[in-house]
Amino acid sequence: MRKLIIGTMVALMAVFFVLPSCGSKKGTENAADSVNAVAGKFKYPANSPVAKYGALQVKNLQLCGKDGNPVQLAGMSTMGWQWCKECYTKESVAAMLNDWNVNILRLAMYVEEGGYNTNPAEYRDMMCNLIDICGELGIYCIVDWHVLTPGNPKNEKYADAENFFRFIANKYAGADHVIYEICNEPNNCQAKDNAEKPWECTREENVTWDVIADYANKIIPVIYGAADSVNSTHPIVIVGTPQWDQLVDACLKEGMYQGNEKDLNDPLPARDSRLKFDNVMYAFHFYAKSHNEGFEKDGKSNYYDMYSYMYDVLGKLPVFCSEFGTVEAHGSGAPDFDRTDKWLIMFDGNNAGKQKVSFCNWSFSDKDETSAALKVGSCAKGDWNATTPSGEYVKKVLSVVNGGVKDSSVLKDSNKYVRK
Ligand code: IDC
Repeated sequence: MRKLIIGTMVALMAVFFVLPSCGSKKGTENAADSVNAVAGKFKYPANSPVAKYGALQVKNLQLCGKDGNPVQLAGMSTMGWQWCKECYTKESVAAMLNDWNVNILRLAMYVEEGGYNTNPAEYRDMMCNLIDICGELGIYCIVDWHVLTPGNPKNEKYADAENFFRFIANKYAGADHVIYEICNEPNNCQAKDNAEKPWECTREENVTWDVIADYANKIIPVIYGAADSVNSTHPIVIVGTPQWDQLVDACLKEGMYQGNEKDLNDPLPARDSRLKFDNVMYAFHFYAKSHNEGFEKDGKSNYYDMYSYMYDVLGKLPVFCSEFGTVEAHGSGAPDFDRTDKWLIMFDGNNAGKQKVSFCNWSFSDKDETSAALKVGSCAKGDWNATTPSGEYVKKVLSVVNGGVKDSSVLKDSNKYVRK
């Protein structure tokens, strides 16, 4: 736990000290001022991922296509647009589809930290523009309301959430390619923004599942109401889980909260506080170098073993991994491809629910950090294939998972996790 907390602390410190910019600050085109549904305007190209799978649904634990067959989406996440705007154009998204084999792009829109709240109208335009580009190309996209610091989705700084989702959900009601992620990574304390010392939250102060559920119960009806108004099926909604999307089954356990110094695998009393909506999925995020088989503590060798924990959780809840990194939780450090393999093989059905888990990699950007898939300066040059080591690995993974390519240098059998 301490190691996790320290890792997290480093990540949070990076927020304050490491803010290299990438990309220039160009304005956005296409003002989107209409709140009318535009779903009918999307004619997904024949053979495109969206034409193939259609409106998504959750059946039992599994994400499925319109026909009810399992679907595993795999693709990239954007970086915060405030830093890397020029990485996201029609051309770059087309390259992600054609060269990188993505079938999904997560549109990570930071709300704080220089994002949405600095200019909501401009950020809504950017969001609509990117949703439109994904629709024209026929790939899925995730509308990510990127909560991070502060970590409570109910914080007053995120007060525009309901308006934002009402606007987007009305505009894209019935659009098969749009998925919603209503809050990235809930974390930390509710009242104080004590990012430096998250473990000082008391149990009452923590951003627990109950806090998140309260928020979700307010936002999801807005999104589903918009779909109902055009007689459409409900879109997929990804809901964040406590402690940076890591206490994924907190809705099934009493007393699971950040800072309780408990091993993830310690037994806790059961409960059922799942959300009462169809097509909801629970978010899980990992950074392979930080989140893995755990560490030694009190003579126990695999304390906080996240592999065994998630192996079991995948038998209980439908999960979407909307963000993962091959590196450390602060977004940099040396990549760990073996440990990433272990997660991605688990997502290919090697888990208690035999779930195929969809995933997006952090990040398609040229920011100066090792999680970035592109080399610094690539976006300005429009060089969408100038991969970093992490980008090269992820590109190969996508060619295997989505492109049907055989490449034994990634997703190695020897890295398959075996549940003890
Ligand atoms: C990081 C970016 C980094 C940026 C920072 C700002 O990689 O360039 O300075 O955000 O807060 C997450 C978050 C994601 C983080 C990423 C890496 O969802 O926003 O991005 N990370 O720290 N969760 C775990 C890791």
